[in-house]
Amino acid sequence: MFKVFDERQLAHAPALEMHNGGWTAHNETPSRAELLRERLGPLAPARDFGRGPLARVHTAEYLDFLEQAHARWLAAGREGDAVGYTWPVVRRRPLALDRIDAQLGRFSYDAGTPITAQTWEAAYWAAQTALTALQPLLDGSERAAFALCRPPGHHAGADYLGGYCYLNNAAIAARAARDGGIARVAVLDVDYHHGNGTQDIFWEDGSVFFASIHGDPRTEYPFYWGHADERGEGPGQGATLNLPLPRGTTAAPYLAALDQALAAIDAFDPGLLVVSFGADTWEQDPISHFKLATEDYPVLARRIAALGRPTLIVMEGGYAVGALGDNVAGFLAGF
Ligand code: OKP
Ligand code: ZN
Repeated sequence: MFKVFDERQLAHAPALEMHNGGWTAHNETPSRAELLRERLGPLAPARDFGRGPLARVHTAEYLDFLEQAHARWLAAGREGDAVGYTWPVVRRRPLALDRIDAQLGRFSYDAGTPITAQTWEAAYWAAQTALTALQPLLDGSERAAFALCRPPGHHAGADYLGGYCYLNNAAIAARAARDGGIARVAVLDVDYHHGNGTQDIFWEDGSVFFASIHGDPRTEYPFYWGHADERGEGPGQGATLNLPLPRGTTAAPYLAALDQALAAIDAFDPGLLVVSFGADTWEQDPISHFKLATEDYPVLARRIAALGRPTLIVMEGGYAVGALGDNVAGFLAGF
């Protein structure tokens, strides 16, 4: 399997996140990727496809904001990581607000996703990592590829960051595949958390099917997306499938939901499958509540591989660093 990792992703290391009413050490650490790099090597470095493919998913004003936010934060006399504290509920009306705090609210939806001096560089190379891993699938020289991305991407929308995510790596790769001539692309999101950014990006796009299995947003982050009645709109009507599962879900009901998602994807007949893979479905993940065991990951992967589609696996979450190596290696082995 072709595997890609780029060192420039490592410098992003936000100090704190807002968690259940207090500031705690950030869970999305460089060590997550460092240990996977040691475990999964050899890994190819990313090629640079430039800003063009990022701008096919994200708005120009959002990309400019993300690139400049931390410098503007420092210019405002602040220290440390940039984070917002006021959000425009339901967006209000478009206002050209000039203060960094207003822009942080405008372009984000939570306080768990600080912008550091290195965030743009790391997020940029995470997106390039996904694009690089996509290439051998486009030219047919590989059937499966793995993009070791961090920061993750599936919570980031066209013009917002959140959930530790800044650029939507999986969506950028899916859009690049469409632009590269693949008529139908499916994204299967098996991170514990609903991939709200990916869903929003393809909400009205009937050429990209989005299926997600995740903790029920009635009790789980990100709360405001991922409910079973969200099916897409307009040309995208029916091309979104949400399968929320309760806290405590074990392998048997999880695999039943997976079979349902895979049947829907198979019926859509995609020329490429993008898997947003989070290992935070593991039973001892520190911020999640499913009960998958390490030995379940190869089983999951074999069912996905049995679809027989060219498959790009994009790393999303997974925060139990002691077990991350076994869980990710087991998943990849299933392919
Ligand atoms: C990112 B990914 C803990 C509360 C929830 C956001 C979780 C983001 C998960 N601070 N914080 O989907 O693994
Ligand atoms: Zn997650």
